[in-house]
Amino acid sequence: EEQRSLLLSTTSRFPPPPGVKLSYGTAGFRADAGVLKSTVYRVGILAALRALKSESVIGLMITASHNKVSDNGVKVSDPNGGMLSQDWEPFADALANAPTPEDLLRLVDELTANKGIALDGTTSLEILVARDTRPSGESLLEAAKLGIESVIGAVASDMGILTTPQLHWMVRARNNGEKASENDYLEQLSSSFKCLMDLIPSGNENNQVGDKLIVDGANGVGGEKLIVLKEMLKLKGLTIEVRNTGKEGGVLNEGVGADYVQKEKVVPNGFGSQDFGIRCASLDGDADRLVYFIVPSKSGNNIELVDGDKISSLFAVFIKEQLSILKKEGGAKLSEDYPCRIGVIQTAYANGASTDFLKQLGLEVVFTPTGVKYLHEKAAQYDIGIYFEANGHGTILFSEFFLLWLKTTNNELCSVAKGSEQQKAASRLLAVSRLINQAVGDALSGMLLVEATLQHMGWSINQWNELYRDLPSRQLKVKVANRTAVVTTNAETKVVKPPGIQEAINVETAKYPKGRCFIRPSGTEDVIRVYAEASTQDEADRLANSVANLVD
Ligand code: 16G
Ligand code: ZN
Repeated sequence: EEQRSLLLSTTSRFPPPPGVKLSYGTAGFRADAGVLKSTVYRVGILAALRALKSESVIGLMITASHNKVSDNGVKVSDPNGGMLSQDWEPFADALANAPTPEDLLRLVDELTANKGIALDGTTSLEILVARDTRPSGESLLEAAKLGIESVIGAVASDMGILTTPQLHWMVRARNNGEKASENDYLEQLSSSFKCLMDLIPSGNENNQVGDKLIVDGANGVGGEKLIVLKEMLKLKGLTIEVRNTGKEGGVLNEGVGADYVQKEKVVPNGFGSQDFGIRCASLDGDADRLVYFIVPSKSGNNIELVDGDKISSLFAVFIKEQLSILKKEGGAKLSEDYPCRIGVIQTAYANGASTDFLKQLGLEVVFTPTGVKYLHEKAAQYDIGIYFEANGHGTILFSEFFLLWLKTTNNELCSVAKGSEQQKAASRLLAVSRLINQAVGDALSGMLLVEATLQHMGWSINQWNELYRDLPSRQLKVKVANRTAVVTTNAETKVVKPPGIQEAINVETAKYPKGRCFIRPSGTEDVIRVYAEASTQDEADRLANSVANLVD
């Protein structure tokens, strides 16, 4: 009874905005910040119930990632640090759109009965809440706390301003009984990075890597955190310069950031031809995406993009090298004792040249629909699952079993120099598993792994970029009244509805050598997206345009 009146009274303070219907999409709820207070409050309730159900720590993140600064959003991290379990999404939608406090109470009653959640206050569970640097974040975070604390037994812990992957990491660490503060996160990243650097084979002194990295922080939270991390690293032989930290007056994601750089393929603000020859990287607004790029030598705006597929390929090469050391004669008999299944997960957006490259390396490549939750789920089925979207979101997952096996091969976490080649390879893989975020894609940890890998290989960004040459591609979007009219299958590569469209796409695609084209409904906007690839830019453009006309 106390619970019912608490929920009714608090909910009445957060009426849903009239005429707005929101849905928990691939990235949670996202909208103009002005309409989000009630939604965020209600997601607070959802996170509290999820915590009680799972008897674990849950996370709630307030961010709209790469979207414009006036937008905001909210998403939930599950106990393992991954996205909210998909079977809770319909409940999230219903809760967010419940018109009256009584409707909301009814939904909560239904869910608690269904899932067997006792709201008797006998247990106390924590929900970690954090936000990015958006000005609207502070008051939305207050709304989230009120939502959480309107459920008896749930306690909100305000973690302040964090990157999205930092929050997911903390949730995971807490539930694993590990140290889980922000400092622990930074400490784990820097110690495992140093371990990888210490294990670089000698003889790479004359490498081409280049000792400077310039990072575009998207005027968001990532730049700030990177400055702290950089101090902890006390790097020798590597200088990281951070630009677009948000402190120089630039606007979040405006003409900057990983999404802008990847979609527009142009130089972000604050960069120019003076940076030619230097490795450049770009984070997005909440630092869960990372791309690298090379600026043009002279005037002009077009960059050479080194995207998520290239990052995935770089990591695959490095990991494959370590595995083959482990498999060598006299080693730990990797293939006999334990096969180690490795897989690379991509979406239909992956450049066809990257897929060919990975397959030629002898790796298993599988496809899922767009959206981190799908890639992550698939990657978790391997001993080593490497997943990246072309847009730069991704990570590498290691199975518990494989990590245990590695530890028996080398129980010293970072035994430099002394060990055998096999032990060093095992140490490197263990360090990678600690450096790269096991919860979700993380631009900061991914960047440190790229840096360590380039140093290990002795490769410049150009050498890395030349692993394969991207096929020219074009992305378009077509505004439609109802995007759900388009239904796809086979990891979004085939249209099943409306009838006839796929046949028409096939006819267009067949006109171009190396042509490949697909359409899919966006999960975040009211548009149909078109992607086309062909052997020349002009042909990719023509293919995309002709297919866009079919959709219109
Ligand atoms: C979201 C997804 C991202 C995906 C993008 C596609 C997460 C955390 N983020 O940003 O993975 O690439 O949506 O957007 O899952 P679209 O459906 O509008 O093309
Ligand atoms: Zn993001």
